Amino acid sequence: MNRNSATSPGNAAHSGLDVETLRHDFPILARKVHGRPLIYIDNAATTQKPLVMLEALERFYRRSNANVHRGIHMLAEEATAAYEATRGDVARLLGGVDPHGVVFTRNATEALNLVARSWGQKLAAGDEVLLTEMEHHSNLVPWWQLSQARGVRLRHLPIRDDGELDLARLDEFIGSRTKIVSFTHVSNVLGTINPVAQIAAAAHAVGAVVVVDGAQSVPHMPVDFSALGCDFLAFSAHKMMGPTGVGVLYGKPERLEEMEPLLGGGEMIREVHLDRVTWNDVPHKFEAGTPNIADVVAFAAAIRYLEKLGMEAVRAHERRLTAYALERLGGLGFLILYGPPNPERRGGVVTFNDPLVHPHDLSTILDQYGIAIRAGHHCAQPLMRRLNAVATARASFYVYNSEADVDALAEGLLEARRYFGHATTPAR
Ligand code: 7TS
Repeated sequence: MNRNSATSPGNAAHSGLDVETLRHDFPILARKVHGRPLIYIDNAATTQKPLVMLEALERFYRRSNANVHRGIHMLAEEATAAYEATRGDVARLLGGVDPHGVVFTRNATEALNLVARSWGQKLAAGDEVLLTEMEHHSNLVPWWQLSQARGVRLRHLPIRDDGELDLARLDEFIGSRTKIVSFTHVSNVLGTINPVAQIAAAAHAVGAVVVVDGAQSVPHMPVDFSALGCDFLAFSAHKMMGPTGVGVLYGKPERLEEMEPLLGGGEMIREVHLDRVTWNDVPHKFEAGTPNIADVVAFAAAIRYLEKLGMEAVRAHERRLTAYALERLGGLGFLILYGPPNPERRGGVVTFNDPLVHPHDLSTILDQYGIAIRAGHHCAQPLMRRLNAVATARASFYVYNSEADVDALAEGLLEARRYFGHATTPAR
């Protein structure tokens, strides 16, 4: 048994999170998978839900269900107030910004598409959009579509071998033709935390607008929109204990004012004549039709739950777990670990490969032990190519994970090697 010498801190007392207690807030964590207690470490894909959020969802449908922004009856007013209140919760979470900048979408992907399609209308052939090599497909494909439609040139800031963006080359990639710079705050594969303010300053110096994909940052650390210095920030509720079907595009209200709506219909208009239409105010002009009312209302409960834990504490907990995982998995001696070696520089994502076992096999074997990880390309195929990997395995943590989960993962990886008849000690 290759017991690692890394000393397990035992519990998460140092980070301020009482994991054992808060785990009871998540009903799904009590279930068994293949007869084993569930160890859910696929949180970058989606997170589990606390009871308070599930109850808020049910309470809405049981007590307050009505359409928003139209009725003058009591339920309609309650529903509208609750829906609009979530905008305030989002704005507070982002550091106390103007709630008028909160546009509800279906997910982060739709939020990024909204900027690409709407702001993208301002771009002409020869203009440039700067992305990076570490983007999720949702921050690549909409821009590729724009490049096809308008002859816009896409550029991609490279990453270094240590998994950090090659910022020394930023000047080569940002220039007078750059109109949009769009990049992820935290990589869903490498975990790298990118220096948003620095890149945003360089982009603004040439008059470009800055779009940040916050899908892996907003759920996991304090994110102060104003301090980021960007114009737009996209993220998904389901990755932060909220329901599926809700995303946010936070935009500086003055930027949103400059954008054309994509979808036309009810709610997004002020006046409709048979020959002309005027738009509603922001953010409503981007929310055509009946929105996902119940899920937006329930999202507020998730935000409040996170705020009660404290985003600093969430970040501290994940940083500790990531440091432990890097040490524990690194200590096995046979894994390739991707991303920056310093846990200060990364979010709670640890991506790895066993050179002798395909990640899909790893995932299948771990599943037999009740351990849920993700294996595949993580919707980042260009990054996989850059890493010379067809696929990778990834563990991603949240507040309900502990050092014991990391230990179970390490044991499972050893079991996978034994299953395939490979040595569990590195070849010398
Ligand atoms: N951006 C990043 C950085 C992501 O990690 C994801 C989802 C998205 C955007 C898209 O989010 P959605 O809610 O619109 O789908 N990432 C992952 C992942 O890493 N595994 O499954 C989904």
